[in-house]
Amino acid sequence: MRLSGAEIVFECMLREGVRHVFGYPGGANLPLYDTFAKYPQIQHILVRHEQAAAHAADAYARVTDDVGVAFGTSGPGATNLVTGIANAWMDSVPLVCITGSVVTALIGRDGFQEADITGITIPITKHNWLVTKVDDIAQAMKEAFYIARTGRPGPVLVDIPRDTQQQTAEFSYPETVNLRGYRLPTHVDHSAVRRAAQLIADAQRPVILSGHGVIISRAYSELKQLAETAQIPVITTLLGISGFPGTHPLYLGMPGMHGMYWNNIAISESDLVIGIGMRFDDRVTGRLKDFAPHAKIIHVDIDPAEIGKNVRPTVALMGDVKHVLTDLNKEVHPKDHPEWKAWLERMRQEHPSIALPDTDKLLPQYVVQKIYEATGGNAYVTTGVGQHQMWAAQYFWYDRPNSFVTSGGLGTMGFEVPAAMGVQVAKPRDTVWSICGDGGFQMTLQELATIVEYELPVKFALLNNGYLGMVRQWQELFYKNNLSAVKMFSPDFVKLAEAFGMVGLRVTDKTQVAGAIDKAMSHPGPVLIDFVVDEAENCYPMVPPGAALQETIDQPKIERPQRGEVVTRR
Ligand SMILES: Cc1ncc(C[n+]2csc(CCOP(=O)(O)OP(=O)(O)O)c2C)c(N)n1
Ligand SMILES: [Mg+2]
Repeated sequence: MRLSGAEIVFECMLREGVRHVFGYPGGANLPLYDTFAKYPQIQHILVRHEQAAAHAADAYARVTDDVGVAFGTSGPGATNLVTGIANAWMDSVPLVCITGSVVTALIGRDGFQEADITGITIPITKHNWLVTKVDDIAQAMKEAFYIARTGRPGPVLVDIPRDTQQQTAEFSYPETVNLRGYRLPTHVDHSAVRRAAQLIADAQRPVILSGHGVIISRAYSELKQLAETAQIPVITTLLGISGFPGTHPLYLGMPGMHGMYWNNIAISESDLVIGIGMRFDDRVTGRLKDFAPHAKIIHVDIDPAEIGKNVRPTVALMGDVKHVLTDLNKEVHPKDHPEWKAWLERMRQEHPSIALPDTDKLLPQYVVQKIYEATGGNAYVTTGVGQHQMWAAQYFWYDRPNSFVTSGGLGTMGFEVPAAMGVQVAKPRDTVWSICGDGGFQMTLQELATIVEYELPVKFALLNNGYLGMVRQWQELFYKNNLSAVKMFSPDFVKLAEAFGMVGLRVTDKTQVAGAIDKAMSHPGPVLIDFVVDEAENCYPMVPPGAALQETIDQPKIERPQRGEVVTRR
């Protein structure tokens, strides 16, 4: 079969099961766009900015078993993808970005719209290719999808000059890939599994720290079996949320910088921390040298580079979480830790870290609670980055596996809108709530046009505090309340929604919250609710940056002047 380079790209995508491409055209990828009409099996979603294409494809990949695909043209199209690629890199999301490059004769000559995108993305891709021969496209595509989805997943980028997309070649899709130096774990070390099982049998105060790896490997039932068999309380990292049922009696919530006080103290008192598919990120561990001072550590991870990077494990179990836990579960015997569990329960009672004050004010956390109540947890939630992200993690109970989609590692403001778009494309019949910050929303709100055009019924809850809230919180606490560049003017969000052709609602009073949420849910199309929340609210508990988990601020008494008055929190 003799095909153009562009057609070869599409034949490869078909064979890889691609059904949606998020992208944006330009001079250097026009042959690819010229080919869409021949492949109606693949739907193109025309975003309004390439960053959104990468974020949407990233979120799409998170909630499906598919790889996300994003297209961009050369130069600015490609560089606009960079934040999205870095986001997928930090959160281990399989993403294939396909960029058009300037024609081969112009490469390296600073031709119009040339950017060395393979050079630029080396540190944030698992691998990338500049394919200058049409005969090499199929091989590169096969490898790209293989590398993106196998092992620890991640983004890759294939850059194809425009003339290479137009040349023709005989097409056959490689059956296998053979990549020197790219090795995947093939088996789990059984002696390590037995040692880990022994540590679990010996432990008096164990905790599981469950991360994104549990979700990526879809190891929900294996994790549940381990936790229930040995009665081990489960703490999930931010990205681990929804890997274990949020209302399970063994579930303790999130640890770390804005984690529950009881969790941070539990980790500090624990004698065995079982880190599963997580990487002991600084937002989880606090000051490393004081992390879990009394605990032995079992670390399960597929990426050898993670073992011992931050925390030296007593036993390392390398491999896919699902395989490792399947093997481990065979060796773990029923056990209970009634005293430990009772102690944890007492901590929870004595430090109800997320109890809301009884107030008539419209608190942002209250909005999240009400969305949880209205959906019964049966929804996907995406967020941006900041206080609203932490409240979305703290006040919503994610029973549904893999239903919380957030930017963890990179902490990318602006993720909330395109991520919701990607999830809704992947899950057209499910409810998708995008919990937004007023700052982050304004970074990618142009995608409301895409959302309306493709009739995606996303519900937006804008927690509008008039501030870059999380940064203001840091300035209040760590920069002597010197508020600098954090108060933010915003447009009339209701009018804005209407300008895009969607329903806009405004809520300024606590009593209106539930009604507005119901109205949004019963409307068949996209809705934006501008929740004008209490602008002074801060996010607690909090471990100050650089502090240890033991130093969690649980019940703050913070005073800060505002509009001439003194506001006392809690
Ligand atoms: C792209 C990007 N720029 C800057 C930051 C730093 N940052 C982290 S949280 C935050 C404030 C976010 O404000 P908003 O979206 O309104 O959320 P809020 O904290 O008020 O809920 C900022 C500026 C970031 N995370 N991402
Ligand atoms: Mg804000």
